[in-house]
Amino acid sequence: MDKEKIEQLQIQMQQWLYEVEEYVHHIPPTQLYAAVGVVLFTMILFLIICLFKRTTSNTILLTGLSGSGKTFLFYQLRDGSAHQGTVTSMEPNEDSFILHSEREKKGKTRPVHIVDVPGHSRLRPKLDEFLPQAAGIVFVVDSVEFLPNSRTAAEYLYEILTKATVVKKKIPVLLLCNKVDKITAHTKEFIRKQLEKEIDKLRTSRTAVSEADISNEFTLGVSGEPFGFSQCCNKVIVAEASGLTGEISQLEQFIRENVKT
Ligand SMILES: Nc1nc2c(ncn2[C@@H]2O[C@H](COP(=O)(O)OP(=O)(O)OP(=O)(O)O)[C@@H](O)[C@H]2O)c(=O)[nH]1
Ligand SMILES: [Mg+2]
Repeated sequence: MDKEKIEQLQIQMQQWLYEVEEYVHHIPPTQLYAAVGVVLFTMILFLIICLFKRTTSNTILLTGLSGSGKTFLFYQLRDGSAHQGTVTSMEPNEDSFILHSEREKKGKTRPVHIVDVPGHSRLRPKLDEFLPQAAGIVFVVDSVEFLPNSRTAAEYLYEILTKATVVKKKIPVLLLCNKVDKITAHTKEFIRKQLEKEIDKLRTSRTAVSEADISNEFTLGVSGEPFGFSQCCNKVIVAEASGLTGEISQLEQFIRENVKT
């Protein structure tokens, strides 16, 4: 009984196959090619979209020395106020959200993934975990207490700018001079020049020491010329902010330029 059913099914299938073949033979070849072309084109387009989606990241990293104001900025971006973050962070602070200033906006706004990496030297290696997915790095500098910390800040910045991921992926970097609400804050131009000078000194001492023991993955700038951020292969720009008063428009602009809606 079962065998009969299977045989019947086989005959039915063969008949269908024959009908399909007949049908295909009746289609003019040009129409057939066009149909195959359309299917192929759609598949390729779909693949490209998938690949493109995977490579456009929405992650922005907040880095910089401890006390520069990263956590304050994080909450300003998310909640529009800096009600938390008065203690030194011991863990990266991360969240995906629509920027507070864009919440009322009509139309599509893409959420951003912001990671605030603590500045404590023991926690800095955490940065490497997030670097591969970064669309941009914000290096926060305390513009008030800048001078006593300029060397340490330059060392950390040097470390970031010479990381293989940053160089190869040309991750844009924003030097964000924070705490400009204080009148004693240094200007962004002053901070940029000081950091360039410090990095220049570091570059000379590091290349002299490290011919054999290369700890940094890439060298910075053009040899024989004083260092300038414009020599970096990735974009390095300078801006100002105050995480306390919520003056963060330049930071938001950097985020929007690098995380497309
Ligand atoms: N005047 C002024 N003070 C600020 C501003 N932003 C932060 N501060 C002060 O700086 C302190 C440190 O800010 P945080 O945001 O906690 O610093 P952080 O960079 O997250 O520090 P770590 O978590 O240790 O890496 C805060 O307690 C504030 O008092 C600012 O824009 N203006
Ligand atoms: Mg913090």
